[in-house]
Amino acid sequence: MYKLYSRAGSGGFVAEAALRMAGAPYEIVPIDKASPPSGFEKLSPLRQVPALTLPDGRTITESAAICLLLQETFPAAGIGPEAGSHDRPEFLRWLAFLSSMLYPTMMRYFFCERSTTDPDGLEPVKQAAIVEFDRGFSIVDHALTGRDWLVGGQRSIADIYLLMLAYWHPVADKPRDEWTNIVRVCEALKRDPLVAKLNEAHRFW
Ligand SMILES: N[C@@H](CCC(=O)N[C@@H](CS)C(=O)NCC(=O)O)C(=O)O
Repeated sequence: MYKLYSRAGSGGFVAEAALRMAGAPYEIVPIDKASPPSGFEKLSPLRQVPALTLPDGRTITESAAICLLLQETFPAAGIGPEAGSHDRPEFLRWLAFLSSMLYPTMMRYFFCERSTTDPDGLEPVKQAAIVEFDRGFSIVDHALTGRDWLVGGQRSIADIYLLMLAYWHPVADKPRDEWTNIVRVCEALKRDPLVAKLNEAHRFW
């Protein structure tokens, strides 16, 4: 049994999507942002979600690592292309781009006080975060031109990761107005029963 530390609307969304794609048994442990339970830092030193306790009792953090591990553990589940396959390099590339370029940019916006010691600097940090986030989004949107999915010819966890990030954009209408390829992928995913079911708890739309 896997145990996923998560909360609605968080990066736990993509980890839970991978668990569901895998068909793996799991339980959710809800973590309150303002007051994570004492001892949580032993599992997740930054006190962040998602964190995943594996069936052998070890716990890992980092959304991309969780997705990759589940893909490797359940290679036939459609989470992503198998190691060594033709589409694997693109899969790794996009998962890394989404988790290491776009995700931190969003966190810089929502936790802006961590990026400046200047009490007047919060708004500039937020504005700069949006500019950087938009730069990353434009790159992804361009890459999706003429394609149904980010990687190869089928949906992977990378597309679901992208959907999650799109719903975090603080200017709600911006993805719809500016990144038509991303919106097209998101709309297709929203019709996917697995994604729609997840949204009942996460309430992105
Ligand atoms: N690099 C981590 C980032 C995780 C992260 O920032 N999680 C957010 C929720 S979406 C969080 O728990 N933030 C609480 C905090 O940083 O105090 C990952 O990819 O999983």
